[in-house]
Amino acid sequence: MSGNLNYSSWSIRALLMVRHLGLEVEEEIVPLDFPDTTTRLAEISPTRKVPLLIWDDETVWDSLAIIEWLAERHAGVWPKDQKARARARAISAEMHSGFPALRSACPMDIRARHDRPDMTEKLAADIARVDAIWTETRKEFGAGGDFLFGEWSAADAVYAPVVTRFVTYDLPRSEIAQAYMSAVMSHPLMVTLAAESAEEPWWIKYGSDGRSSGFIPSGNS
Ligand SMILES: N[C@@H](CCC(=O)N[C@@H](CS)C(=O)NCC(=O)O)C(=O)O
Repeated sequence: MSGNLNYSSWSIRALLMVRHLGLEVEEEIVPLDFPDTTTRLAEISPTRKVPLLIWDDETVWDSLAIIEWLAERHAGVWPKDQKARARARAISAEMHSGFPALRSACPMDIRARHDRPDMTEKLAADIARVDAIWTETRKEFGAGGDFLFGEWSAADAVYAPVVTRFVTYDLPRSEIAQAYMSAVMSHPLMVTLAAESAEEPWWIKYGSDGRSSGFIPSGNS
């Protein structure tokens, strides 16, 4: 169960890993920010949030918990090497619990291109930290491929929504970060996701007076 693919960054983290493993799940989207969204979410999710994985009689909420649920059952979620795996979990937990300035100034909007927001000190610090994470991880662990730990792993799924934000808001980045972003955006999982996001019929606006949503009139995209 996910929110809109274009906007729900937490949802796509879990979804990318479910798809990466090729699991047969029925994907359902609850569009966010509509008048009935909270009621619909309350019927299925103890937190009234997505993502949510319902598997037989188990209900697992929270993107990182879903990723760990997958990792307990399938290889290919976290890197094989123990040191790499510890780092992958550390940077993923850091993303999960941090970067408030980046998240609020640059809401995920995969299909759109927006002006770069005012560069406050806190936003610049978040951007620099993300760049440092990508650069250091690529240098230390990335030799086996184009992703943070070489092959695609959960760490890339966790950072994929951040990559799309760097694209959407044209955030400043180093050459190594740019190369990593290009690899992520060209991964087949992301190419598919970007196409699906572009086709979604809903819009969400993030204004100073809160969020609003609606349907894109047919004929527009
Ligand atoms: N820490 C949670 C965050 C989940 C979350 O905040 N999800 C948002 C969508 S991205 C949500 O469901 N919001 C409910 C709403 O907007 O009504 C996770 O990692 O899954």
